Amino acid sequence: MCRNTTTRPRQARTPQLMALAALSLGSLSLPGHASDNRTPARLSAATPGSFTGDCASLETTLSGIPGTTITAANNLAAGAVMVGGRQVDGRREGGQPVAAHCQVLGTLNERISPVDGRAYGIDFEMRLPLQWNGRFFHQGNGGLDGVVLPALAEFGGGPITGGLHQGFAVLSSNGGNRDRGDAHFGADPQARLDYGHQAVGSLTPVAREIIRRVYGRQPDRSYFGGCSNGGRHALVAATRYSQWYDGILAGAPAFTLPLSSVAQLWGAQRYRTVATDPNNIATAFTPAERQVVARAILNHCDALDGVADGMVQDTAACQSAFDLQRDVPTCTGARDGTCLTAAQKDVVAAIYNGAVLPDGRRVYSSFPFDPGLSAANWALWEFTLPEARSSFSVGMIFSAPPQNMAGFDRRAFTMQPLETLSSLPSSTTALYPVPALSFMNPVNPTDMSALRNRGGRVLVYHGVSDAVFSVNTSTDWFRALDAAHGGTAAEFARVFAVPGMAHCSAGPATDQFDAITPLVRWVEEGIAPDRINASARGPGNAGAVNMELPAGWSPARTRPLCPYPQVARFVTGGDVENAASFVCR
Ligand SMILES: [Ca+2]
Repeated sequence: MCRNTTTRPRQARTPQLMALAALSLGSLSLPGHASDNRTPARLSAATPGSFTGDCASLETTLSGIPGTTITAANNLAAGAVMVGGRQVDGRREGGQPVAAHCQVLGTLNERISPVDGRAYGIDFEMRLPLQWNGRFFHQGNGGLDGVVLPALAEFGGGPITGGLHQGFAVLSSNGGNRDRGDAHFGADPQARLDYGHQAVGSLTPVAREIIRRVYGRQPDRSYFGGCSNGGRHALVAATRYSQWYDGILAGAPAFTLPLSSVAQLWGAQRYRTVATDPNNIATAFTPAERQVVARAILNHCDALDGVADGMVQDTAACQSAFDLQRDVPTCTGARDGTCLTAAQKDVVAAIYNGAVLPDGRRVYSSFPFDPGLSAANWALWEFTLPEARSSFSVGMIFSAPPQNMAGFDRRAFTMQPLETLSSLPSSTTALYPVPALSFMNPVNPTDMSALRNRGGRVLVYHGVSDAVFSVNTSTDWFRALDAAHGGTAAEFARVFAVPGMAHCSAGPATDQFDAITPLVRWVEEGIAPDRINASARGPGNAGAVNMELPAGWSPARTRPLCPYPQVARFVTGGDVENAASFVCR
């Protein structure tokens, strides 16, 4: 039997983790006592294969898979799809060509909902390289799913490689709904579950069968990756479908996504109290005012990593070194973009501290101060999407029963008391018997033993200035995972924070990196990633230029991303623009 009650570190008792623990107790899984001091198994490397038939024949080759209709099979020549480069007058210039592949389109479990009478199906595409690397990549998509994004398996900002480019057979799906990012599908109980995880569970055997028929064997190795909701899909797959996946790449994963959405609504309420235009809460905290705060953070935190370079690598130390109330000028007169009012400071401080119920329980998570709050993407998640999207997703997908769609008032819904909003993701009815917190979350996030014991590996990356899914949830998760696995979690799971980066990409950051190759080497060669090289995207970048880079940075600045809790620290005397001048420790 396993004992884990005596050594849990103090940090593990954050309200966020208590919420996760409570969640796991509500599931069928035993809570995380996963200690096993054996070195995790190591899987053998994939071997390449190829496909020599013509794409058009695949409609026949792939017929008769139960529940599945293949609707098209298209030949895409080398260079028909490019990675990186720039769009110029509707054409892509520069970048690297993706090799020749077949694009197969299909639908699984097509049906008419008995609840709302609309048509549902798990629509998907697979991109199957003629020269295959022997691997399967399941691409989890973001937001509310609802659309089949191209199966390219690209990550970070301005990608210059991706899974398809590297020869994976890549799968992408709509997650079981056709709402193109809207939340109407919340009316249908099955569509909720498909969005949560069942589309992944239903589609994976289909994809494996397609690969078997096309290449003559099932994939040697299988990977699941995505960012945001796609990162959530990846960690859910790691716990629910671990028998099928060897490597998990989770970008900005959403833990307790419905509660993150609730926290966004609460944040919008707070901002509204200091907005000068009640119909535009972005006026609560203007770009100039965010720059004031970013500069104050840099003044107190930039040099903690050994070099004042416009980046705060030591996020943990910064939370002690920077004090919003003390270090940001307080307006003595009218707001003029050089200061914050006392009321603004209270609002910003509360939002970084996270939504807290009157009894002191934190609904979701805190957020760390980092200079990336200057990013436009940060503002999108703080000011625009709470009312525009999260109100509807909480009301339609994460509440049981869903709100009445006719006349749904996003503003009024957003303004409800936090006690009311935070209770919705736990609600159930006879028609909606599974609460959102269950169908949306990994079964027991701190028990990855099934994946671990068969040789699986988990690589998480997360922007430190992610305004919707806090990087603190990823680092809190890692500490709890480490405690549950007897201090050995780094043997199979690592979290790479990306300082300055907003949600999945962008911000004053080195956000261009290839996380797939290090994950494959870890899974198949046993070489754990000690650092991941990342680049800024200044003028001339081969991917896409990041317009938010500070003027003083080299366009090609590189930095190592370091496995938590390590931090990239400058080695005195080195070239400030070069990752080689930094060590992870
Ligand atoms: Ca620095």
